[in-house]
Amino acid sequence: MALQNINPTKTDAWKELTDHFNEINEHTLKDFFKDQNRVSDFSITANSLELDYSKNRINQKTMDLLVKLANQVELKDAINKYFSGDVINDTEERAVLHTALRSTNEDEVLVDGKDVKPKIQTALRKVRAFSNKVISGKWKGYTGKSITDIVNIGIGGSDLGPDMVVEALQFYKNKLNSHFVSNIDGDHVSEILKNIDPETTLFVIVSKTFTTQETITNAEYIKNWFLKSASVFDVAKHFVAVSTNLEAVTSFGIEKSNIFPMWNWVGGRFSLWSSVGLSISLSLGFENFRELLDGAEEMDNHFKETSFEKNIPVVLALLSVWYNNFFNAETEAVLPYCQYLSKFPSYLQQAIMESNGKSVDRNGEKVTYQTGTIIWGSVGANMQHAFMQLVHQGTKMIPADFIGYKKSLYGLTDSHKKLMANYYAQIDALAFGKTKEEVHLELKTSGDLDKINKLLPYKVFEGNKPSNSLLFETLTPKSLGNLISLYEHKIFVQGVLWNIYSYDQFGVELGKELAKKILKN
Ligand code: G6Q
Repeated sequence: MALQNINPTKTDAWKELTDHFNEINEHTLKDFFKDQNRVSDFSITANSLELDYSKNRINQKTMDLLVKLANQVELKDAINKYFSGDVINDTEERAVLHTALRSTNEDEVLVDGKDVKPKIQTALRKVRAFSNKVISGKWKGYTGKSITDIVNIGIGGSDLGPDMVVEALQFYKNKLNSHFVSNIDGDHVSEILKNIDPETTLFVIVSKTFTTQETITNAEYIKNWFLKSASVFDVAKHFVAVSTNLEAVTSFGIEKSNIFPMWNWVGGRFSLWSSVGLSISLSLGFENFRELLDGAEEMDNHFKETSFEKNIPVVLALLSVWYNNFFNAETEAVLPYCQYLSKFPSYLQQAIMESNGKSVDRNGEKVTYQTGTIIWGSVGANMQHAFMQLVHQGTKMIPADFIGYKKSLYGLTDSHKKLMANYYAQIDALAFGKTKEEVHLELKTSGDLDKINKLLPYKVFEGNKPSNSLLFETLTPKSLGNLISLYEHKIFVQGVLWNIYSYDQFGVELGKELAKKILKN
């Protein structure tokens, strides 16, 4: 069954939220923090994750009304449909089953009356067996040497997820070198080919459709480069593919046994949990890949089973709607205090903006309210020395998610302490700012009395800027699985709240068609 079709702005909750916004807008975070229990009242712990959302411009009534909104758009019904394989990607007539990819429970998930779980298990076994062979050195290249380098050739959903995860979990990496070719830019491809040896490199072509111009052009070019030193009979030892399009893969010259499956019920941007994650499994070992899946499943269970008030993806989605639709915030920042997560903001940009960048509702009508948020961000503390000025003192309200870890991986405590001191300092500075009085005192103490009148207004920080703190114990495959899955569900909830279809991407396809036309002329 399809998702229900409910215009959120016509619900009672929306109307009440509109009135409530005027009340809240008069209060500051400083006022709210007079309540000693605020942090514990607005915190949730799930698995190894602690969410502190106390530094948001909300009170209990706000949360009650937002939860009421979730109920009035029938979020619970939508969640059930999402997990059980209903055709919720209505415009493409498909189920949306990235959650089934990591599920270890016994429940059947039916697509066209058939359980998809056995297919998933078979594919995972194939990924495991293949990864083990390559990592152990048993898989040989055409001159009998073991593989040293893997090149993932894919773009968008067939690149961003695996690339981000391999970068994020490099601490857990084995000796294989991983490379990612995505852009249709010969220079980018050449730079990678410069550093690899055809005798010891494995190419993983990832394309759900196997028609994507960038990927196929790069794959053809790389195959020709390979054939300069090897023969067509050697292709099978060096090229594998992940795709739904068996015919196109075979005619490219890849052996049937070297094809890893993909399915229409998994969207590209949610596919890293499938064979699309082959490069992850090769780079980190299958056990770590499985841990990543387990982490995602942990968050799936939390999302499925927890009441909305204590449900991390639901709360984050509701807060985001609160700022997007009531405060008219234009963007949201994602700020991981972890260098390993440097690719996480751009990964999320695709997941979030491709999913919820829609302006037609489930009635086929143009929406009259704001939908998809603009996501951007970068790692702390670096960004403090770059764009944070605008977040602190600019004219825009930019709600931010701070992501941090209690422990570092190599145990450099001094650096980690300083990193996390910055994490908390930024959150506090945004929330509480610096008053005129404080600035006055500071300038007076430093003996800058004559400059007080001139400098005071520039040194004031208004504060009252919202943020969330998402704190994990440490960065592991499991906690990363938690984090990615959390945002996947946040995306889903927002799509339900906005009454849009989150799982198509017609906006991406138009550009692809036009580029082909232009090339023909
Ligand atoms: C993701 C999008 C898009 C897609 C790429 C690659 O959800 O659909 O980013 O992943 O265009 O498509 P192929 O995997 O078909 O090459």
